[in-house]
Amino acid sequence: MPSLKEDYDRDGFVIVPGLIPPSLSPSLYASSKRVIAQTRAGQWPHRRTVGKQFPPYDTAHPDSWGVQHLMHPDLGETAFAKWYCSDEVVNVVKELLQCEEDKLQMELFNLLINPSEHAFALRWHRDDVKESATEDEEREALAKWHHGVQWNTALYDDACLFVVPGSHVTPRTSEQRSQSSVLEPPTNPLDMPGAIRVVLKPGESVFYNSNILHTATYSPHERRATLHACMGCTRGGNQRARNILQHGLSWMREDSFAKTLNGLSRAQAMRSRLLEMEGRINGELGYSLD
Ligand SMILES: O=C(O)CCC(=O)C(=O)O
Repeated sequence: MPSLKEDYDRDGFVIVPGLIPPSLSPSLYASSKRVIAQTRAGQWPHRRTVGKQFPPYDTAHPDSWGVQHLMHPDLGETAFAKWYCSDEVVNVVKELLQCEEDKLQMELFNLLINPSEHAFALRWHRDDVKESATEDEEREALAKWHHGVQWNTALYDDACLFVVPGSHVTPRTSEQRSQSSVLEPPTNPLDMPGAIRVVLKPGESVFYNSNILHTATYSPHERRATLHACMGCTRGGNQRARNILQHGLSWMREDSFAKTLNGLSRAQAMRSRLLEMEGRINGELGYSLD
């Protein structure tokens, strides 16, 4: 039987069931409903705005496709941090990254939701490699992207994400390059050579290398509430800094955030490692994608 890690290393993604423990499930669903309602009511400013694919997100559009910063102290929803640093999640991350407990780094935790009224789609992208990268630049960037993992955990049925298996280690073919260089979302994501749709049942998670070639489509008619997070291993040094810090994590420095992690010693240690990385950065990092 191939291990999770073998599948993940080969394909760039792997689906894992059952990572929401029954003890946390009711509060995760309830917290998610509350933060979605707040975001749609315009009461939570940190959101992914329809029409804007990558950070910095703006406020130009009233509709949202994501709720940012679920662990932010102003949301007061402690279930999110409890789950983020739960054994269920962390054991998978440790295996996929081959990362020891004392090197885990806290990163992003957001919620992907269906827009209320407007269909939206992302263009094909890798999270930290620009579409204009040459083949050599792409090869070099992919070769070092081993120190973090991203995942989507579906609270409801979710078929929004499309990936090209294996593309986390392979530069784009000329056809893939031409389809991912257009700054418009694809009409049909399955026109991309090698693309597959990732279909998740409630409670299933897809762990993926965020530099896999991927896209997603969002319909206002299909409910989506999918936990979307990433975690790093400090062995990567500052490699992940731009991709992570571009989302604006200064609130993680605040005592008010530290207080919400009382009793969660693993999360506290992971937060410290993120702040150590942030402290090593001098100057502007800019954004991963334009
Ligand atoms: O909606 C998704 O599942 C993917 C989101 C995505 O591609 C991203 O955040 O870069």
